Amino acid sequence: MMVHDAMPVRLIDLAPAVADFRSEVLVGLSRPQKSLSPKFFYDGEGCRLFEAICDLPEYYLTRTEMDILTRHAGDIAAALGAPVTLIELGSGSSRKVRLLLDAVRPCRYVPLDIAGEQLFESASAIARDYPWLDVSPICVDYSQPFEFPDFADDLRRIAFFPGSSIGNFAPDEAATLLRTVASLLGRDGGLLIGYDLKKDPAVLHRAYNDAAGLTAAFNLNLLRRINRELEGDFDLGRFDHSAHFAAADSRIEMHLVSRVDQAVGVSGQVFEFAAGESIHTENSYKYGMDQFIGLAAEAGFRPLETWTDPGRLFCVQLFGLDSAGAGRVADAI
Ligand code: AVJ
Repeated sequence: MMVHDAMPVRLIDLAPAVADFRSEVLVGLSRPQKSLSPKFFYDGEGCRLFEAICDLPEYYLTRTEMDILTRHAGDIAAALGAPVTLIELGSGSSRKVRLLLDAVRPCRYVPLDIAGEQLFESASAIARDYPWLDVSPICVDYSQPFEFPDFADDLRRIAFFPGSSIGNFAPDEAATLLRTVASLLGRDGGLLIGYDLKKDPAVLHRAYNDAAGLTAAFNLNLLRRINRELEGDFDLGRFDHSAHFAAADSRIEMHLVSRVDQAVGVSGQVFEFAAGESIHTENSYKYGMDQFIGLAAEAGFRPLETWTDPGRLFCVQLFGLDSAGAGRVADAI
């Protein structure tokens, strides 16, 4: 029997407290347009449902990005140079980084994710499967400022931000987040980012309204999580999943729509819903390449390489920090 004796990974735990979840939910449900942040989808069940969504025939994003990474791993490695620290934002199951590790051979891998349990498991599996790699997971809400550990090395830092997770942020928030990423990278850092491209709205609609109902279950699971963690009494049978493409903003919007007039309690507060009223749970922005390059430029990034699929569904781009931009970021902090 093969027994692995790899060192267990040490997780740096900067996870938000349940009190932060509570206060964000209470504020969100008090707005005229009720809203909840999609970062809260990822409890244990939410992580499992999202993994299943990634394998759906309608959800072209994961499959397409993985094809791009597989096909171009060699070019990506050459463009990154060596030796590097790879910092992954929203690493989830760490499926995608596996496609790059053998080619890129980073010295250190730092996966960041808000979902601690899945992060620990996937980081441990990476450490086991790539014994030459230093794996340092950090459980953190990377949309908020946080202190990045001092690894006391002089490795170039590359942020790996796949999956179109950047699409969850409105363009101004996305530019702010990319500025934070730039400050974490230092002068000769790079950003390898995957984002979803504009396309036929019918294709988008199918991707977020799958026939098996997994996206609906993923959306509704947020209410179950609130019930469990925040003493909520949402009746999941009284809400419907809704996802549509809002062309004016070039984004998929997900909502949970109340089927009836109702009052729902959360942590001792009562929230009224009219029939048809919704909670806005997610935005998923779709970009043109020029538009995205403009956004990244606001954070001081300049495009170095672009990889895409033959159908132009998805885009993976490598950005460098221009010194002027890096200076601007450094000055701003
Ligand atoms: C993980 C944010 C990229 O927006 O497509 C999948 C999440 N929501 N199906 C996306 C999601 C509904 C996903 N991201």
